[in-house]
Amino acid sequence: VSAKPRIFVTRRVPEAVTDRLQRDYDANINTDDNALTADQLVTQADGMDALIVTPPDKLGADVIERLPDSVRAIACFSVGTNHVDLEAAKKRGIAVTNTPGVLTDATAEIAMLLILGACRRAWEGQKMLRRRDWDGWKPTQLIGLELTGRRLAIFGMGRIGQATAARARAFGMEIHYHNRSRLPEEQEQGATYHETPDQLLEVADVLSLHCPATPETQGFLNAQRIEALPAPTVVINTSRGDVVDDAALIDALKRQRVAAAGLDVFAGEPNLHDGYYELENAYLLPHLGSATVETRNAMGFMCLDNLDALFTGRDAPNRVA
Ligand code: 8YV
Repeated sequence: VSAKPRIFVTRRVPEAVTDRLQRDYDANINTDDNALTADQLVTQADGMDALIVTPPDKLGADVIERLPDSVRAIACFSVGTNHVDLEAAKKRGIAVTNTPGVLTDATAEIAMLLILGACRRAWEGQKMLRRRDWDGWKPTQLIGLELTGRRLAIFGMGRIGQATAARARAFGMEIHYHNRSRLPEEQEQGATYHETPDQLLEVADVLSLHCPATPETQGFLNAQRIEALPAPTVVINTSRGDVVDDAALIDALKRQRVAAAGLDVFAGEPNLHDGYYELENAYLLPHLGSATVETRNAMGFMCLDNLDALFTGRDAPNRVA
C-alpha cells in the first residue's frame, strides 16, 4: 500500500508535470486523453484522494454528490471554474483550486492574434493562397480594418483584460472598459471606464470579452446588445462561449452588421454552432488561449502546488471553494 496520496488526472498533462506527479503521488492519468462521461468520472474517482480536472470535464452537483468520500480535493487545470459546481463541493467539504495568473500573458497573446486576424482578414488571405486562388496584388483586395486609432472595448478588466489592453495600446488602440468595479487609476493606464456594459458597447470598434462565465454573463452578447454596437465593429472572445448568443452573432456576421469575429472559445466545445463554419468573416481557433509550453507547465505545477499544500496540512494558495 502506497503512503502517497492517490490522484486521478482526467487528461494527459505536460511531461514535466507528469514526472512530478509520478514522483510525489500515486497517479492514475487518463492517457487516452478523451473526455470522460459523468459515470466514468465517478468510477475513476473510486479510491482517489484528489482529482485533477480540466474543462470540458463537467463536475456538476450530480457528479460531485456521487464522488467517493475519499476525494478531498479537486484541482482545476484552468483558471475558469464554471465546469465545477463549487457550492456542491463546499457542501461535501471538497477543496477546489484553480490556476490564476499563469495563463494571463498567453491568453492576451491569443486575444491579440484574434483581433489582428479578424480585423485584417487573415483567414481569408490564408485560404486564398492555399487554394492557389491568388491572382496578384490589387488595391481593393481583402481590405480590412486598421487597429491603429480604433477603440478597444474590454468587457471584464481582470488580469487577462488588462494584459490585452497593454498589448493593444502598443498597437495604437484606445482602451475603454467595463468591470464590476472601477480599477484604481494607476492600473487603468489611461483607459476610459464605462459604468454600464451598454455604455461600453456604444464605443466598441472592437469588443473583447474577458469576463468569467457566470449566470449573469450567460448570453451577454445577445441580439439586442449587438444592435447597440457601432458599425463596423469586431467581436473577440477568449473567455467562455456561453457569454455569446451564437445564433445572434452568426446572424449579425452574415448580414455584416458585425464586420468580423475572432473566437477562441465556444458554447458546447468542441461542437461549435454549425453556422460558424460557413462564415468567411469569422476567425476561429480551437481554444488555444493557454496553449504554450511555459503556460501549460505552469498550470500543471500550480495544480500540484495546491495539492502539495493540502496534503501537507496547509491551505491551498489558489483555493476557490
Ligand atoms: C484551458 C482555460 O485551456 O484556464 C482556463 O479557464 O480556458 C484554458 O486555459 C482550458 O481550461 C482547458 O484546460
